[in-house]
Amino acid sequence: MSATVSLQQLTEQLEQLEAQAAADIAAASSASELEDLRVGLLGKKGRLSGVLGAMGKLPGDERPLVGQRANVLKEQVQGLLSERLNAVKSAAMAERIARETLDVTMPASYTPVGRRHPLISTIEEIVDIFAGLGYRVEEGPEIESDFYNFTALNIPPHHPARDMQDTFYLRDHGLLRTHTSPVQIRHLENNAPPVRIVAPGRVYRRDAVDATHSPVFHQVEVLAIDEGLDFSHLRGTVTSFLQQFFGDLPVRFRASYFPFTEPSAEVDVQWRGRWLEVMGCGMVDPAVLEGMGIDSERYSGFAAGLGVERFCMVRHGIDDIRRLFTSDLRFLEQF
Ligand code: 2NL
Repeated sequence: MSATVSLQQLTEQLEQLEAQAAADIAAASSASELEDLRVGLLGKKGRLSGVLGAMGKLPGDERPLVGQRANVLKEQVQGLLSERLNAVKSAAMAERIARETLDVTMPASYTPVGRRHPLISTIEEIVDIFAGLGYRVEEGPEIESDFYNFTALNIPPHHPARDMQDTFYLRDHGLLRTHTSPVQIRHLENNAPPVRIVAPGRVYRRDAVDATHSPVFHQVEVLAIDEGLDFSHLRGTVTSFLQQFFGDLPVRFRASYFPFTEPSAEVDVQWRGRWLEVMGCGMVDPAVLEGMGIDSERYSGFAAGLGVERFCMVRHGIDDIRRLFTSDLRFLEQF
């Protein structure tokens, strides 16, 4: 039959169990190891259950001694397990915190952000307004011939605008365009009316540099050719454009003269209480239309030219045109 057990044997087993459990728990380094130990020690088929099973073979008066001892042991082991579990968890957390530490004192990476030059954004703004009025954008070369820059625009051979003082002539032939009108002449060579275009771009004149003059500057020219266009269309278009750009300001037209328009006008806006001259315009001279093979009895047109630097300076309160060409980032970063 079954072997007999003595009180002493079971007591020794419990002592061994206690010593072994304490050592194993102290050596455990993870929650899952501790869970395995708990099951092995205190679970249904664990070592403590084994001892308690054997207890039934003791004489009745000895059983409570073992039972009490076992209960104390069980509580001790549970205490050790939960203490060790806490230690293991906080060690894991400390290790994770150390690993995931973010050094908020590290310098941020420098990612400079570029921006549009104020002249470019002014051109875009002007062009966008005309796009809204149904105009298309045309561009062309900065090196031009005498024909496209002058002759086709009804500027006769001895007109002062052709003077060496105004135009940069290139060594052999050609010149730097003095306005973007040649872009429009080129467009008329290849396109029959109706025409509605804007020509933005860089232009050149032999001017001495000062606060309001630069030998390189930018223009936007506007051209509309259709049947039945008259000065009221010019006036309405220019006024609408200026009020979209500057806000709802007073606009006035003054009679003027350009070789390529008749009649011609200069346009002023009342800006902060003062009249500022902002652009020139007029009805395209019939001689210009005829020169392009357009029947001036059937078609008429209007044109306008504006200086981008002027618009940009008025808009941003810039007092010296040279600021727009010296590429000083401390200045440019304001826009
Ligand atoms: C100004 C004046 C103007 C034009 C430009 C033009 C173009 C063609 C035909 C006729 Cl193709 N005219 N352009 C007309 C009137 C004035 O510019 O003071 N610009 C800064």
